[in-house]
Amino acid sequence: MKVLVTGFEPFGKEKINPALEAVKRMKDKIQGAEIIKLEVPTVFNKSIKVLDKSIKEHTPDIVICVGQAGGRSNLTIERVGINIDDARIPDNDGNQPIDKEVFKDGENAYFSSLPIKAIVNELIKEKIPAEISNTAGTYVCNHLMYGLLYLIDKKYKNIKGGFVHVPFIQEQVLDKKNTPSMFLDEITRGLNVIVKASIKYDKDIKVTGGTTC
Ligand code: PCA
Repeated sequence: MKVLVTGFEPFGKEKINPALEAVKRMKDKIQGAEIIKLEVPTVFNKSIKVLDKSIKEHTPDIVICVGQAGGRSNLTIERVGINIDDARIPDNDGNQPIDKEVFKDGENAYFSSLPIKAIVNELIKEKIPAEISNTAGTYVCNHLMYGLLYLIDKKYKNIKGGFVHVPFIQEQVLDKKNTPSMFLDEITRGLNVIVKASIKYDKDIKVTGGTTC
């Protein structure tokens, strides 16, 4: 069994990306599965190309992409990727698409094929704050999540895939008021738990993870 885990390079005003830092620190083997770690550019289109190349090269069974969601306080397991790019800030190559499809021939949206509820459950059991998220935004993270699920739908049918957002870490919020953060070690431990749960659960469990408005 092989699990590919990706982390984005820093973007915006940040010097580090906690997603990438945590991915780098993950275990190399989990439950006998080989963990392949990949850095992806925070760039529209290019991020999907880099991911596709790595999937082709490594033929993983599971793919988990990880990104920073500054301002969130928990690990958030994304439920859905949508077919839209609407960038509030330029990406690392200066692209700023507005209301553009990720793929013209794709569905409006794709759901994560990871056992998202079981993952949240296992994280909570390990005392790591986590919840389901029903939006990955409309920037490069949603773009890559949608791109991954599009690729799975079109040509990698047997892969299970999805996306996880992580909060800022301590050193990023020293100059920000009232902004939540987690310890890098806790995020890293969380990613290891997420991989373990993704291997363990073939089907998701039926518990609520929804929200009211
Ligand atoms: N977070 C951004 C893109 C890269 C990252 O780590 C996002 O949430 O879209």
